[in-house]
Amino acid sequence: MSDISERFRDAVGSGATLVPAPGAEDSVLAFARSVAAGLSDAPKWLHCRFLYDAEGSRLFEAITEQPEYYPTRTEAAILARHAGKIREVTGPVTLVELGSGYSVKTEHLLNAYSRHADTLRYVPVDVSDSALRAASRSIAENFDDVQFTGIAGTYGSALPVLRQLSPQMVIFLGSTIGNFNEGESTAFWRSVAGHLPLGDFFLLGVDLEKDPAILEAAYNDAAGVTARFTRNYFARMNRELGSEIDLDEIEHLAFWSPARRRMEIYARFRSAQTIEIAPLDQSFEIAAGERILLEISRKYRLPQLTRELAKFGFEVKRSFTDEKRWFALLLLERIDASVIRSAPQPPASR
Ligand code: SAH
Ligand code: AVI
Repeated sequence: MSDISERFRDAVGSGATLVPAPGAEDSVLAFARSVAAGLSDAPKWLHCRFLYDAEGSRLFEAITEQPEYYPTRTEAAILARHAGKIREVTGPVTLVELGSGYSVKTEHLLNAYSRHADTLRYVPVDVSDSALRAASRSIAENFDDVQFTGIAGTYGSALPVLRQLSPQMVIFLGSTIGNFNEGESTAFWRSVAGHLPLGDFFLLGVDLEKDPAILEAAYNDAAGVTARFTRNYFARMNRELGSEIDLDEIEHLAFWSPARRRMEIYARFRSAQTIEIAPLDQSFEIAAGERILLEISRKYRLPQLTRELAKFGFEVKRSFTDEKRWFALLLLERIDASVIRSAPQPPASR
C-alpha cells in the first residue's frame, strides 16, 4: 500500500479531488474496534471522531445554525473581519485544514487568499467523506481559482503530507482542539510540530471560558439538534455494527465540569440494554441509568494556552477576538522551541 505522500502526489497529478488516507478503507472495522475498546473500559466512553458519518456531519452543520450555539457564528465574524490581515502576515501559502467539515467559514480565508493568487491550493482533511464532497461542490461553485485536494482520513494519517506543502498555513477551526483530552492534545501538538516545517503557520480557533449557563445552553439547544447528534452515534452503530440499540431509551446529557474546565457530553441509558458488535462477534451490557462519555469540549484561557503552545515551538504572531471575548483566533508560527522569546504576547485585536 502506498503511503499518504505518494497517494497525495498521484492524486494531484491526476486532478482527483479526494485522496483516501491509508487505513480509511477499513473504517467499519476501525469503528468496531474503537467502540469495543470504549465499552470494555470503566467508566465507558466512545471516541468522538465517529460522531461524524454523513448523518452526523449534517447534524453538526444544523447545530451550528442553532441560536444557542454561538461558537460558529462568532468565529465566522472574526474570520470575516481579519482574513485580510492574516493573509498579510503569512503571504502566499497553501491552506491545509484539519477537521474541515463543510468548509463554510473557510470561504472567508479562501476569499482573502485567492484575491492575490492565480491558483490557490486548498487541502482539507476530514474523516467524513460526505463533508469533504459537500465542501468540494460548494468551493467549485464559488471559486474558479482554488485547487481542491481533500484527504479523507484522520489528522494523524494526513500530517506526513505537510512536508511537501510548505510554505503553508494549517488551519484548525471551531475549537475542535477542545475535543481532545490533555494527553491527546499533547500528542497532537508534538506530532504537528514534528511535521510542520519551521517558518510555516498554524491558525487555531479556540472557544474561551465563559459563564457556564451560556456553555450549557450551547450544548442543550431547545430544538434538540445536539441530542439527535448524540443519538446518531448509536444509530450509526445499528447501521454499521448491527448493534440493535433501542434509541428511544437514550438521553443526551451535557454539562459544565468546573473541576476540569470542560463541557462533558454523555449518552444516558434509561433501561438496561445489550449492545452487539457484529464484526467482532462481541456484546456489551449497559445498566439502567448508566452513562457513556461521548465527547468533551474544553474551553480555554489565552495566557495558559499561549504558554502551552510555546512548549511545542508555536509562537503567537497575532491574536484576534470578538467584542464579548467569547472566542479567539490565534495565528501561530512554527519556530525553533529553543528560541521562543519570553516577551509578552501581542494583545488580541477586536
Ligand atoms: N471545522 C468545522 C467542522 C468542525 S466539526 C467547523 O469549525 O465548523 C469537527 C470536524 O472534524 C468534523 O467534520 C469531523 O468529521 C472531523 N473530525 C473529527 N475527528 C477527526 C479526526 N480524528 N481526524 C480527522 N477529522 C476529524
Ligand atoms: C466540533 N466541536 C468543536 C464541537 C464542540 O463544540 O465541541 C462539537 C459539538 N458537539 C456538540 N455540539 C458541538
